Amino acid sequence: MSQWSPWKRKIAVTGLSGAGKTVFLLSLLQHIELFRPDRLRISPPGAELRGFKELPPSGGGASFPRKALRARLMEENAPMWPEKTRDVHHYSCSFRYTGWTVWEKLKRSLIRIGGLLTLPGIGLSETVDLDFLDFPGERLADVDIARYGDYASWADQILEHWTSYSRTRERLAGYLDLVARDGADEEAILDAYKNALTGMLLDKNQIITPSTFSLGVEDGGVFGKPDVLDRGRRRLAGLAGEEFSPLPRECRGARPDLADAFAQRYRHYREQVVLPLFDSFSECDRIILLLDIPGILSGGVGRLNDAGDLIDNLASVLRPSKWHNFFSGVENIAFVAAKCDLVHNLDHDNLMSLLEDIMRPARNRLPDIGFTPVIVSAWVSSRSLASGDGRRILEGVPLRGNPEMAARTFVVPELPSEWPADWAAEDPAYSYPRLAPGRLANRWQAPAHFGMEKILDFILSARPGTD
Ligand SMILES: Nc1nc2c(ncn2[C@@H]2O[C@H](COP(=O)(O)OP(=O)(O)OP(=O)(O)O)[C@@H](O)[C@H]2O)c(=O)[nH]1
Ligand SMILES: [Mg+2]
Repeated sequence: MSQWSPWKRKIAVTGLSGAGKTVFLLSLLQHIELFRPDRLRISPPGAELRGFKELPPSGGGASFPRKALRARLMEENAPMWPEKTRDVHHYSCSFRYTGWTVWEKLKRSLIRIGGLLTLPGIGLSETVDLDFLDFPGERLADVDIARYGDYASWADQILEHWTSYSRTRERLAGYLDLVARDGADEEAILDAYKNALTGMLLDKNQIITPSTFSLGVEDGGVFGKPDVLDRGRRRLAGLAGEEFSPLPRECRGARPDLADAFAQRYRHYREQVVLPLFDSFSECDRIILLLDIPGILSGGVGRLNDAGDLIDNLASVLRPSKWHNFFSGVENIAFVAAKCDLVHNLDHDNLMSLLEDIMRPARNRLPDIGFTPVIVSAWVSSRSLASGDGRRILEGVPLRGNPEMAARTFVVPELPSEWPADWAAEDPAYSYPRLAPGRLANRWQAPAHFGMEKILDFILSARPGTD
């Protein structure tokens, strides 16, 4: 059992699928366990992390498969990135942190612990317990389901989201035509909805909801080639035997029986799949939200719209920590521009501007939560080269079509300081390569990183306003 510690932090690592959550957590744990002050310059100078211990995962869920993931990255000839995550994973650990002064420890001992106030003087221990949560990013697309307890509000909201962008509106047109007609049966309606979702997935949209469509239920199968061929007919829009789709207001009025059936299935889905995850975010003190800005640029403007809407919606379901709820709830969010090794060093300032632009609406919406923007690469797999002519050149090992794992150079786009107005997926002006991971030579090595010390500072910092 974990020893009781006043410095317990629950941390959710969040972000859309492919944002880099699993790689990030794996790297963070290697750096904490194998702490070296010359590799991870945490604050204040001279502070150390010692006595790392893995603890049984809290939360009762599946354990983060750290060893298996690390083994893939140690493969001799071809180290491999983690497979995409299919289930919610927990990881708990503790260590001793030597960076606090007696005065800071005293201040911190006044801060809430699990909803209780401790007395000053108790808990001068420097042991820090961390509980992490990693999950499949597809589930974030259900954020509107978490937000709305009633089916009708969700249906209006999600249809408004999709119809406000021309490409998703086109994808939805067949479905909306069908439900506007009298007499379409339930199966045809669900098939038309799944056909629309298939089109959106092919367009690289990430707000695909219910997320069982792209991911299945627990530890489910991921949408693949056979699903493209049958336009998603065998995928689930909800729970097995209890599927639903968003019916427009007029259709709900004209087909009250169908609307009622969908509303009931919506409620079950919300209770069984969505709320357990989103409630656990609000139980966290800190949220680390990863954004894959090179991936958003490579994916076209639809990806930016999805990421922006998703952050905004996520902000509306997070419960800020306040005195009247005994300081339980979210204290601080780190907005992390992940995979910054894919952006040339010369463009890191612009990367920060793009990050700040995308987080601004959420920051304005949540004045009681601290916001910390950070640029990070959890697993540096390339290096920036000087070109002499302004071109941005990286050196790395291409992920595909490269059995001998030979490094080569890539010209990557010069990052703009503002988001472009409109651009398509794979537009060469905004596309970034996918690289093979830098290999871990052995279990005692931590990967090359950029900026991970800022993450530790963020995790170990006091509540906003108490320093
Ligand atoms: N170059 C580089 N690529 C990275 C880095 N971190 C992640 N990646 C790439 O991003 C991909 C996705 O990373 P994951 O950590 O699996 O993403 P995830 O957010 O856990 O995705 P889901 O499990 O689907 O939710 C990896 O397979 C790598 O190709 C990084 O620091 N540098
Ligand atoms: Mg993952």
